[in-house]
Amino acid sequence: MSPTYYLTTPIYYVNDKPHIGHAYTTLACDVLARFKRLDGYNVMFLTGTDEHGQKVQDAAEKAGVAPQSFTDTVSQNFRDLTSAMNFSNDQFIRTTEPRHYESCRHIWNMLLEKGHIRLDKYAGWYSVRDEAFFTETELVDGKAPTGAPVEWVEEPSYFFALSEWQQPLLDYYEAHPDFIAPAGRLNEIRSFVKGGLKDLSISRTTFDWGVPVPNDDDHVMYVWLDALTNYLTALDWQNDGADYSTYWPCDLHMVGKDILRFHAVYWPAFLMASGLPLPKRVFAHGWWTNEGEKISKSIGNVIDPLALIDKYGLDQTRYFLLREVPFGRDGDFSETAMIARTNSDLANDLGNLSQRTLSLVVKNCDGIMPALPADISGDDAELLAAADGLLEKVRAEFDQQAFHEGLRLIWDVIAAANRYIDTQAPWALKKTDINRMGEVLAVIVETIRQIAILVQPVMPQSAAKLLDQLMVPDDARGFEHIAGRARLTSGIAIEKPQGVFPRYQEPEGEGA
Ligand code: ME8
Repeated sequence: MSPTYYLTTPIYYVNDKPHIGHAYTTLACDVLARFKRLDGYNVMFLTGTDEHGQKVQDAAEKAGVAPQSFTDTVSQNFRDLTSAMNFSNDQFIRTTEPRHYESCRHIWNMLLEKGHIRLDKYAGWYSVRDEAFFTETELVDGKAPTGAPVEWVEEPSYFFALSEWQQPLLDYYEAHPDFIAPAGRLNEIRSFVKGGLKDLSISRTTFDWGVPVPNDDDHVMYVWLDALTNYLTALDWQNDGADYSTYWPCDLHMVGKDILRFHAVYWPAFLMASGLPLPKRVFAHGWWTNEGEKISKSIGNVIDPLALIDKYGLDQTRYFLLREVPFGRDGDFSETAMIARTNSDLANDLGNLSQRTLSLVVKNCDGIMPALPADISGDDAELLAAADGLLEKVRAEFDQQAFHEGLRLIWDVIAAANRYIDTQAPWALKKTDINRMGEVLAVIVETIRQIAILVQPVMPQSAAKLLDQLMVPDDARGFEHIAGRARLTSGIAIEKPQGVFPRYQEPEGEGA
């Protein structure tokens, strides 16, 4: 039986259109999901939309539409983004689905039966933008720490006994040092929990766009209890579904740093209290800014992923987002950096290497794939060993969500292949040693074959084009066909190659 891998994105609020930040989180998961599938895993990759709560209700009111039809429209925008970005999610969950209501009621009843919920009264601050409660002492200049406005709320509320989970949570972090990543974030969470946990309000009465609390229709569940439970709903946990036993506990919850606390404190506490196993890892990535500025609707500098795809290409955008910024850190989007990656890493380093090599095979070998030397030694051995060694190294980086490092390692080998072609100068060998020319070309093609297989998760369409040009059959594109476990097939005919990575040219008049 194949090993399993369950990974999730946050479910996004449907108060607004998707932007680059949402695309980024799901992209990282998509790359990992594709990587794991190619590496022989049975993957469940979940994304979706978070459709309840005051923020969404307010947005619907502002648009003058009933919440359900408002969420139908906005949720569809997120679904459209998954196809535009070529995401391979296995499910797209919406919290307004009946199965999710059932699941929320189920977790509520479990918590209630086990004595972790009591009815009381909440009096304190609430930030609608963060959908979070704050104490007086947490406020900064009368606002939430995120800068969001807060309002005073006083209402009857059910509480979850979060305070009881302080020590169990600290013990869990201690016993599972990989649970929260990157390491700096673990420290933040640990000191937050050490600072003391107060019981958490988990229901609201002043609006009604949410899952009704079982046996108390005056209350709807707090949107975060509702939202986090989606990770179980998708596995049909509420019905003891087969997917639950196959995929839970979750291997990775990928989130932005803004919502780590909900995933690394509240969620594990809810699960422990319900007697359910905890996810293996929560990774909080950094925040994108635009040309140095915070991305915000009021500044008007929101980056639309569809516009990037239009301008630079889909795979170029996917590559840039994961290569440019060390995953986990904050990153800045700039057109200059985007163009540099497109033209230098893709068009020059990988695109030209492949185009030049295959053109030589077509021109100088009558389009018949040459064979590797019978005895591989010297520079040939060095380059092939570097290519063969990549999978293990890239896997280790991707398992730590260090996508930028994995890509850097691949581009190191591309650079080595470019040096090799320049040193070996196969074009000059045509007249002096045609046999050696074939061997040199075969060594490069074999390197490109391995690289094209390895970059499939990041650039699925472009990698497929490269592999088509190399005549690699569909069933020979998994990771079991690299790392020295298989070699390129010689003697087959290839066609005149078409460039896979076009250079980005600034439109006339706009300057570079
Ligand atoms: O928080 N840079 O939904 P949300 C990087 N519904 N990532 C960004 C970003 C930026 N500038 N802006 C947004 C919610 N993101 C809840 C989640 S989960 C059970 C419920 C990404 O629509 C990042 O992943 O506000 C962040 O955590 C998420 O969008 C917040 O999405």
